[in-house]
Amino acid sequence: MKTIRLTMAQALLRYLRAQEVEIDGKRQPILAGMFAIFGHGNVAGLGEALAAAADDFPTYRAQNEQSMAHAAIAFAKAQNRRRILGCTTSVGPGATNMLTAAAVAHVNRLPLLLLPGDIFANRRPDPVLQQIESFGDATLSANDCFKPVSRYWDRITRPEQLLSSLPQAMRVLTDPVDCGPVVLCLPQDVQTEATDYPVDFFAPKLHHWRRPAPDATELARAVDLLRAAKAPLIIAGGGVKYSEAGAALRAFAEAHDLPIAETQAGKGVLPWDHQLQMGGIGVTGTTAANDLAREADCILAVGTRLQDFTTGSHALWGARLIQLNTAAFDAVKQNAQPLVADAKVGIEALGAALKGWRSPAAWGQRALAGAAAWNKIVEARTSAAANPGNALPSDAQVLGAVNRSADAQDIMINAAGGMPGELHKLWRAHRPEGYHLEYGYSCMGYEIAGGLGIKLAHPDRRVIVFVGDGSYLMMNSEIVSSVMMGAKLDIIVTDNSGFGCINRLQQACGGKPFNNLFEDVKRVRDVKIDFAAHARAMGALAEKVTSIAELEAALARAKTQDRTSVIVIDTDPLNSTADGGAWWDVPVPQVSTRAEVTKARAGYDKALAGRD
Ligand SMILES: Cc1ncc(C[n+]2csc(CCOP(=O)(O)OP(=O)(O)O)c2C)c(N)n1
Ligand SMILES: [Mg+2]
Repeated sequence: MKTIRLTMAQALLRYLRAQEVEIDGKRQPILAGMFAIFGHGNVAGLGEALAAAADDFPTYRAQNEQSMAHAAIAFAKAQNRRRILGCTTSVGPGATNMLTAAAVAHVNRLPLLLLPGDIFANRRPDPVLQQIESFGDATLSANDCFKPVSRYWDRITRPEQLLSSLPQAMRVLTDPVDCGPVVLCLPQDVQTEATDYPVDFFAPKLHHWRRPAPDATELARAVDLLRAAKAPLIIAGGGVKYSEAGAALRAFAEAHDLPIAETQAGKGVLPWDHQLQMGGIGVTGTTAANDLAREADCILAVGTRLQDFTTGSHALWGARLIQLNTAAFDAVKQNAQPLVADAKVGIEALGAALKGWRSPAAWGQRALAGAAAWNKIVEARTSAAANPGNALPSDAQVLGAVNRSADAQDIMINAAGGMPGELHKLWRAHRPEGYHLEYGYSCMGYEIAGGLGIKLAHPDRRVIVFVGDGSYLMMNSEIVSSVMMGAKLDIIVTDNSGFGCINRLQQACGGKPFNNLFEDVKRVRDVKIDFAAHARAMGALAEKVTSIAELEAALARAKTQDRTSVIVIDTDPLNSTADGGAWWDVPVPQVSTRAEVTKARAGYDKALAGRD
């Protein structure tokens, strides 16, 4: 057997670089590059291997391990999971900084390759700097924290272990069901140790995303349910995008006259103005979609995890549910008729079996009328002229201005705060990849970092980042990376001086405004943050605007820039879109000295009782 002598780190990189996928008929490496923040634990081992490869393999220095992993997640999502960026860190804090990002990828079923350094396998210098030292278990390191948020976790304590571990890592990164974070913990001594690896191990390997076909019995049962339906509705989730099943779903819906509602992850599967488009479903959904869900007798959910924002905490619909999902785990949720299959193959199979069948015409009319009424609400809420007399524009008005300035191929990203709800209800998406919402973990801090990842995936597209002041303060420093890398972002900071959506939720639960908006926090002096100056200090272009008209002009200027541009606008913290929506289960205290809480609890009890 022909062998080659390499360090574990060199072998790891060589193997990963040989893994390929076919996109649009073109073979491409799955690993598009590496984000790295060096420290002890990776600089001498993997750092040496990356430096040696630097001529034809990009290593990017980020500013924070969590945000670089967010960028890697967004990159993978923007590529429908087909390509990834790796993330390498030092031991200890560098590693655990990525925990939150691992959870984001785990929730969202997105491929993420984390390569944290680890403490010495030989334990000679124990305890090393940043070693946590478990008193009772000598095998534990800080990296064990990743176990609940990994789909595959390994610690490479001998160089030869790569031979069995790496194929498993690639299995998980390219498996439609298991897809999620892979964490390979790399003890810093082992990274530098050499062994003789078989040359064949590094031969280019073309991966294929499996598309399982439905089981005949499950398919027949689903077909029977749909054929009997008088009021059927489709819910499209993120799985439709990852399976690249959008065109198949659209053809299916058109052939059978089936209205489509979209989850946050599924939004954009149909263009906003398609006649079967009902818009967002659930807690942040439209009246068009939610009314149909309430009236439906059969719901075909495709590629969705059915989280509580989609189901209105299980209270939105009573319809018979068919769950078409590649994961049996999801397909059996909510007592559904499971249809375990790839979304595209499953939809095509349903279409073939239902040939000639159409949903009742009256149901289609009902759907059309609901969508038309909702579109009027969107116009009203997002218009520059909405909220006359208000000192500050609403988030919805900012959204409207940005939406009007966006071209069909632009990509919008957001994750947390009040904006996700507004976007789900009001944003007019033209294409599936144009609407990028991280609403599985809704992780503050994902927005700007994620924008960077999207821009790396689609350098020719305009990337628009919505970020609240709270999220910006939590994580903004990848602005530096975006400027340095020439990965231009258009960032819109909606500054309502605090955690606007949580302040509103607090009051909806009877609470007094407390500890969310800056005006309600314990303090000795007021701080009004100059976000534009802050962004400028990191190398971005930045300006503050004070009206929707000024915002429109600033957006037009930003569009033509070749450098990350930040536009800051103050918005009204209390103004959010009340139309649409569905119940969300947020428990209210059973006893309180505050009358408002008691009243809110009574409302909560009533909602709970009416749920079934
Ligand atoms: C990392 C993280 N911490 C806390 C939360 C809970 N949370 C959700 S939205 C929010 C406030 C967001 O404030 P901002 O970004 O200013 O948006 P706004 O609600 O004001 O629009 C908080 C604290 C979260 N989603 N993520
Ligand atoms: Mg805010």
